[in-house]
Amino acid sequence: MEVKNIIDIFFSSDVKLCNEILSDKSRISEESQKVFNAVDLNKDGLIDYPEFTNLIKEIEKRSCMDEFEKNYLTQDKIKQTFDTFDTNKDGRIHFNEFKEIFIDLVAANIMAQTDSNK
Ligand SMILES: [Ca+2]
Ligand SMILES: [Ca+2]
Repeated sequence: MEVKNIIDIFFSSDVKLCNEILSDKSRISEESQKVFNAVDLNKDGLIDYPEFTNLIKEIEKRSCMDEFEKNYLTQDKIKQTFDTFDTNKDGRIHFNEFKEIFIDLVAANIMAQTDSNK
């Protein structure tokens, strides 16, 4: 499955689904693994900076992610975000590191959806 298709699912307007995923630890592992595999384009089990940039670019295209866009749009911000999630600073994002990003992204989507419903 392509990255953009997966993001379409997880960054849909389905806040209920997002909340369900966030409230279930095994579901988080399962769903984040699927996304990780799609983002890991060269299938080496790690997400490098170009792959991460690709993911962020796909997220940027989602109109519902206004707040997220504002915070993550620039290259500097993408690099900063990458470094933040690369907790052991080896220049690659491992699955355990990615899982934290995934949780943040789903949570950000819930916030964005909640805001747009006001
Ligand atoms: Ca990779
Ligand atoms: Ca790392």
